[in-house]
Amino acid sequence: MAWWHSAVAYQIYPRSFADSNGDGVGDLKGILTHLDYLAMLGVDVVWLSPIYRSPMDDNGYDISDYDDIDPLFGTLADFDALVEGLHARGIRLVLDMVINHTSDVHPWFLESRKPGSPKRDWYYWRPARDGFEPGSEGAEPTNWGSFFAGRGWKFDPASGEYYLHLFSPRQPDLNWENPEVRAELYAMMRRWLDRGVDGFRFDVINLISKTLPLADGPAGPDGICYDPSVVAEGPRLHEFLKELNREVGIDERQLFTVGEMVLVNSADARAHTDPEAGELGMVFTFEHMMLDAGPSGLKWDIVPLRLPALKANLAHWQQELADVGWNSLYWENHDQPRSVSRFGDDSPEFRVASAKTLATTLHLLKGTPFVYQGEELGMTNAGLTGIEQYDDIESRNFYAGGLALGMDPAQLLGALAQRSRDNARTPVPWHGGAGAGFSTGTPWLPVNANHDQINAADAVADPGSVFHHYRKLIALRHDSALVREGRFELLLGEHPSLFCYLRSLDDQALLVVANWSSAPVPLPLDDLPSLVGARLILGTHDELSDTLAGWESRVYRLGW
Ligand code: TEU
Repeated sequence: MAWWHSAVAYQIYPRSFADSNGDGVGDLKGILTHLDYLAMLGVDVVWLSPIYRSPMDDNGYDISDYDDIDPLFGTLADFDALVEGLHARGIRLVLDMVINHTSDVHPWFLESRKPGSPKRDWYYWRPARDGFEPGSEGAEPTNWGSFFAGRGWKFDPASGEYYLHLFSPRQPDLNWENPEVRAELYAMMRRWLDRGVDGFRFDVINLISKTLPLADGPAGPDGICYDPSVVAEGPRLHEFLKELNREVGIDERQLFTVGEMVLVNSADARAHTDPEAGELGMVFTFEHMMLDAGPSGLKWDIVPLRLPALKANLAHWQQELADVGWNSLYWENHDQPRSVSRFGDDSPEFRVASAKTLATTLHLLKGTPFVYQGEELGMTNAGLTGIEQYDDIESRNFYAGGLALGMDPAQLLGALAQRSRDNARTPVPWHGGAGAGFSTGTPWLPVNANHDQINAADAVADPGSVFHHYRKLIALRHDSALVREGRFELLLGEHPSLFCYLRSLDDQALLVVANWSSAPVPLPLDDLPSLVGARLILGTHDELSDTLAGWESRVYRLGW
C-alpha cells in the first residue's frame, strides 16, 4: 500500500479560497490563514490549482512562467511559507502541472512564433491545408475543434502558418514529440520538488501524445471534429509517462500523482496506475461525470441522472482497479457543478442530508477521495442569472456559440445555471456576515447568496454539520483497513433510489445503505443474500429493517 492509499486530498482553487489583501481574488496568504481548518477536517494532501504567472485567460491554466507565482496570488516567499505551514501540520502539497499547453505569452511560444526559430518545433505549427489560401475558411490543417468550442487551430499571419490549441487560442499545445520540450518540463518539475512539493496533478495529461501525422477526425455538421478520442490516449502516452516518472523521480520519491484524463476508460486507467507500469498513482476519469449528459455527450445536453447507471459505473471502476491500479474518488472539482445541486437535493429540507449521503457513498469506496473546497460545507450551485455574471471562458463561449446558432438565451442560461464551471468557483464562505469573510474587497465572482446559511464558521460550530460528517469519514479511512483495503460488492444494483454496497475484509464487512431520493425507501433485506449469516456488530436489527428517510444513509459493521 502506498501512503496515498490511506490519504484524503483537498483541492484548493486559490482565486476563490481566501483573499488576504482586499483585491477580491484569493491568494496564498489567504490560504495560510485557514490551515488549521484543513487540519481539523483531517485532510492529508492539498492539491493547489495553478498559481503560476498567467494572463488568466483560463484562470491560470494558461501558464506564462512555470517558475514564478503570479502576483495575483503572492510571491515565492509566500509559497515557501505555505509549504512550511502545511508540512508543519502533516499535510502534503501537490501542484497542478499544466504541461499539455502553455500560455500564448509564454517566452517559449513568443520565440516559437518566429519562423526559423530554434523553438519553432516546440509547438504544433502547420501550413494551410493543401489547396486553400492561408487564413481562409477551411484552411485549418485538420478539422479538430477546441474543448472550448470552435476551431482548434489559429492562423498566425506573421508566419503564415497555424498553431494547434485544443483549448483556448491562448493555450497553444506543446509538442511533446520534441525531447527538448520534455527535458525542460522535467527540469521545471524537479525545481518545484526541490522547493518542498510532494506531488503533482497533471492537467489533461493524456492529450500530450498526438497521433502523427495529424489527421482529420469524424466531424459534425459544422465540419469540426470534437471527438476527444482523436486526441486522447495517443501512441506515445505510456512512453512519455514512464519517462516523466523516471526523470522527475515519481516512484523513487513516492510522490503523489494523479493524471486528469479526458475519456480514459478503466482498462487504460489500470495500465496507467499499475504500480509495475511506473507511470502515475491515480487518474481522474470523466465517465461518471458524463452520465447526466444526453446523446451528444455534451455537458450542456442535460438529462436526469439514472442512479443504476451511476452505481454500475462506479462498481465497474471498483472491480477493474480492485487488484491492479488505484482509484481516485470525486464528485466535484473546479470544472464541475456542485454535487449537492447536481446529484443531491439542495432544498433547505434535504441539502444537509443529501450532502452527507453523497459523502458517505463516495468516501466508503476503495480509492483516494478528493474533497473540493466548499464540498465539505454542502455548498450549492451559484445561482447566477445573467451572462454578464459568468467569468469562465468555457461558459461564455458556450453562450456566444448558442446565440450564434439562434438558440434561446433563457435556455442557454438555464444550462449554464446547472453546468457552468463558475458554479464551483464562487468564494468559500468563511462566515455568514457581509462578504462571508472571503475578501474585504469586491469578490471576482459573487459570494453565494445563501452564505448566511452555508458557511465554515457555522459548520465548524455545529456537530451535526456536513463538515463534521466529512471529518468523521476522513478519520474512518485513516483508522480502518476495511475502508482502505476491503473488497467492494454492489448490492441492489437495479434499485432506482438505493445505493447499497458491501466492503469486506477477512471476516468483517461494512454495509453502506444510502437513499438517493427525497422519498422514504424500505430496505429490502430479503434481496440482500450477501448478508445471510452475518451478525451486526454495529447498528441494530430493527434499524436494518427500518425504512430509510429521504436522503438518509447508514453504515453497519457486520461480522461472520
Ligand atoms: O480540464 C480539462 C477538461 O477537459 C475540462 O475543460 C472539461 O472538459 C470541462 O471543463 C468539463 O466541464 C482541465 C482543467 O481542469 C480545466 O480547468 C482547464 O480549463 C483545461 O484543462 C485546460 O487547461
